[in-house]
Amino acid sequence: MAAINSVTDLTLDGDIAVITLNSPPVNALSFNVRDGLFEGFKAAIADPKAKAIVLICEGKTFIAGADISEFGGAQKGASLFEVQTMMEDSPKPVIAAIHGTALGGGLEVALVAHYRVAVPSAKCGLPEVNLGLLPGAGGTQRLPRIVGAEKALEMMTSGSHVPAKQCLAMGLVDSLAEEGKLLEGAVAFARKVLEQSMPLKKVRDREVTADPQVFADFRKANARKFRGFLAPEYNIQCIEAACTLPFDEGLKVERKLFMELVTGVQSAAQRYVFFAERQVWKIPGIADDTAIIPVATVGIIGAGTMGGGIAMNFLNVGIPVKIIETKQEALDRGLGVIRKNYENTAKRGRLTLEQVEERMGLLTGSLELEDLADSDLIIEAIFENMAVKKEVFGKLDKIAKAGAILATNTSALNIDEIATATTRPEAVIGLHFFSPANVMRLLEVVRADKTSDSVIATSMQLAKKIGKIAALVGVCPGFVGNRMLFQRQNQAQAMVMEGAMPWDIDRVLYDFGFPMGPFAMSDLAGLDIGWNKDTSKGETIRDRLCELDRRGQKTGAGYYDYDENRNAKPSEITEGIIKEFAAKTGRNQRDISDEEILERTIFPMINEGAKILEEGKAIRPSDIDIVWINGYGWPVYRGGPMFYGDTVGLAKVVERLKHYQSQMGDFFKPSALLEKLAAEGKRFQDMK
Ligand code: T1G
Repeated sequence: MAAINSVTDLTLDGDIAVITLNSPPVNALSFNVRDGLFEGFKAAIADPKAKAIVLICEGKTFIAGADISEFGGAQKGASLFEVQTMMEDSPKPVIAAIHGTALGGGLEVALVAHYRVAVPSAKCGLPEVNLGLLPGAGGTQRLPRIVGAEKALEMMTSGSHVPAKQCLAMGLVDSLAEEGKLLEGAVAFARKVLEQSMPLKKVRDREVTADPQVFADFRKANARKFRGFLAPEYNIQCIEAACTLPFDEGLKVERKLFMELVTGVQSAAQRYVFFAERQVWKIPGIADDTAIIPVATVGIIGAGTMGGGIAMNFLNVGIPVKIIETKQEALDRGLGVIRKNYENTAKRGRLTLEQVEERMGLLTGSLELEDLADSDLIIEAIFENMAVKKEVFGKLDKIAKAGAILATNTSALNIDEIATATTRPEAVIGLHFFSPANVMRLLEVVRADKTSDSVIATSMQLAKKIGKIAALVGVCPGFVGNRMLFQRQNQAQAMVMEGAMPWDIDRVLYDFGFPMGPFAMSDLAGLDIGWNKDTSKGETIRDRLCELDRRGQKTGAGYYDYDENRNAKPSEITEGIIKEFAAKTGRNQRDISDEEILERTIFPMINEGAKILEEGKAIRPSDIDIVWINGYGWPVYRGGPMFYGDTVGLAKVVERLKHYQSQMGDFFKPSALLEKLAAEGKRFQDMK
C-alpha cells in the first residue's frame, strides 16, 4: 500500500493497480485530490508489475465534481486537464469504478478512462448547468460522442443524475458490478480487458453528428424553461460544436464558453445558492443532539386548499394523516380533492394507481377534534383569524397528548399570541406552507418566543423528510417572505397611482426573471380573495374590478383582459378605473422608467431583509434568499434579493433609497444595518 498523498492510496491487487481516493464528503476534485490522481496514475503507469489500473473511491460516492468551494480562488496543484491527459494516454487499461454519484468533473474523469464499471445503485450526470456552468473538462465533447446529441442535450441542460442501468444501455457505463462488490467487479473487468486484449478506446476518437433541426427544436421546446439563463444555451452550443468540429476545436469552444460562465454573475449566484441551500439547515444555538420528537401520525385541522395540500406532503412519505373538518360536506370535498390530485398525477405517469390507493389508505377524515388526541403533530390550517385560531388551540391544549407538536399554518399572524391560548407554549410552532402546499418547496418554520429547541429541531428534520427546503424564521408580521412581499406590493400599487400601468410593472419584473408580475399573479390567484360584495365600498381599484365581476383569470378579466386561452392583454377598462382613482389623489401622472419601477419594487425588499436580520427574524442573509427563490420565484441566476443587493452594490442601494426617501418619504429610509454595510464597503455575504 503506497500512500500517494493524504487522500490517495495506490495498491496492487495482483497485476492490477488500484488507485483509491478518500476525500470526504464527496471526493470533490480539490487540488490535493487532483495531485493525488496525477501522482497515482504516474506511479501506476511506471510500475511494471501493474498491467491495468482501477480508479475507485471510498465514502459515499465516486468523485462528485470539481470542488465548488475552490472556484474563484487561485488554481493550485495539478490541473484536471493534466490528470485527464495522463489517464487518457495511459498505455495500460484504465477502469473507473463508480458508486454513488459520478457528477460533473467526476464523470468527466470517468470519461477519460478506457472503461467504466458501476454498481446498479450508482448514477452519472453533468449537473454543471445547475451551477450556471457547463462541463469544463471535456464533458461537452465526450458525452455526445457516447450517448448522442439528443440524450446529451437532455442530460446537460437538466443536470439529471442517470441511473447506472440506463447508463449501461446508453454505453456511458460498460459493465455493472454486483452491489457492494464494486472493487471485485472492477478488478475482474480489468483482468478481462487484459485477457481479451480489449482495445484501449478513447472517447475523443469517436464521431458524433446531428441534424441541426435537433438543436432548433430543442431550443424552441425549452425556451420558456431556459428564459433568462445563460448556461443552458451555452451547453447547447458546446454540443453543437461536438457535432460539427474536430474534438480539439470543440474543446476550445467549451473552454471559451466555460470561462465566460464561471467568471459571470449568474454562476456566482447559482453557486452561492448551492451552498445557501445547505446552510439553511444549520441552526446556531440548537445542539446537533437535540431530542427529536418521533412523528408517526399527523393531524390536520381544515380540509381546504391548504389543509389538503399539507396532508399530501405527509401521505407522500408514508405518514398517516387524520383531517378534521366541521361539516361532512367540506370534509368529503377536501378528501375528494386529495384523491383527484393523486389521480391526476397518476394520469401523468408519475404515480401508479396502487400508490394512489396506498396514499389514500393512510388518510382518514373526521368531524371530531378529539380524534386528534393521539397525533404526534397537529397542524391547524383554518381561517386566518386570530380569535378562531386561539379558540382551536385552546381546545387542542385539552385534547392533544403530552409531547404533541401544535403547529399553525398561519401566513402572518402572531404565533406568540396563539401560543398564549395553551398551557404548553413550548409545543407551539409555525409551519408556513406555500400554496399549493403539495407543490411549493418552501416551508417557513416560525419559532415563537417559547418554542422548544426539540420542537424546532423536529420541525426542521420533518421538513427535510417531506422534501421541503425550510428556513427557520421569527415571529413578525408576514414573517420573512410576505413581509418583504408587502414592500414590493406597496410600491407596485403606489406607482399605479403615479402613472405606471399594471402591465408596465409586470413587464419589468417578468423581464427581471420572475415567472410573472404582481398584477398577473393577483389575476391568477383571484382578486376576490378576502373581498365581499356585500361590504365592498368600491374604495380601491381591486374593489371596483371585483364589483365589475373582473375577479381575475377565472372570470376572464381582472387587471387584464383574457382571451379563451387565458392570454392576457392590457385592459382599457382597468386603465380607465386607474386614471379615475389617480385623478382623485391630485398627483401629477408621469411616465415612470423601467429602472425606477425595478428600484422601487426591489430595493425596499432588500431594505426590509436587512431589518429582518437586524431584528433577528432570520438567521442569515442567504436564508432570506432561499425563501424568495423557493417561495416566490425569484430567479435563481440572480441569487435572491440579498445576493442581488450585493451584486448591485449596497452603497448604490442606499443612495437610491435615500433619493426616493427625499422625494417620497420615510418608507424608503435605509435600515441601520444596510447603511453600516454600505459605509464599510461590505456585502450581505460578508456577514457571518
Ligand atoms: N464541491 C464542494 N463541496 C461539495 C460538492 C462539490 N462539488 N458537492 C457537495 N459538496 C458538499 C456540500 O456542500 C455539503 O457540505 C456536503 O458536500 C454534502 O453535500 C469541471 C466545473 C453529490 C449529490 O454539481 O449534487 O464539476 O454542508 O449535503 O445530499 O466540469 O452534494 O456538509 O458542509 O449535498 O448526499 C459539479 C454537487 C461541480 C455536484 C450529494 N458537481 N453536489 O448530495 O450531500 S462543477 C455538482 C451534489 C464541475 C467540471 C465542473 C450533492 C451530491 P456540508 P450534500 P447529498
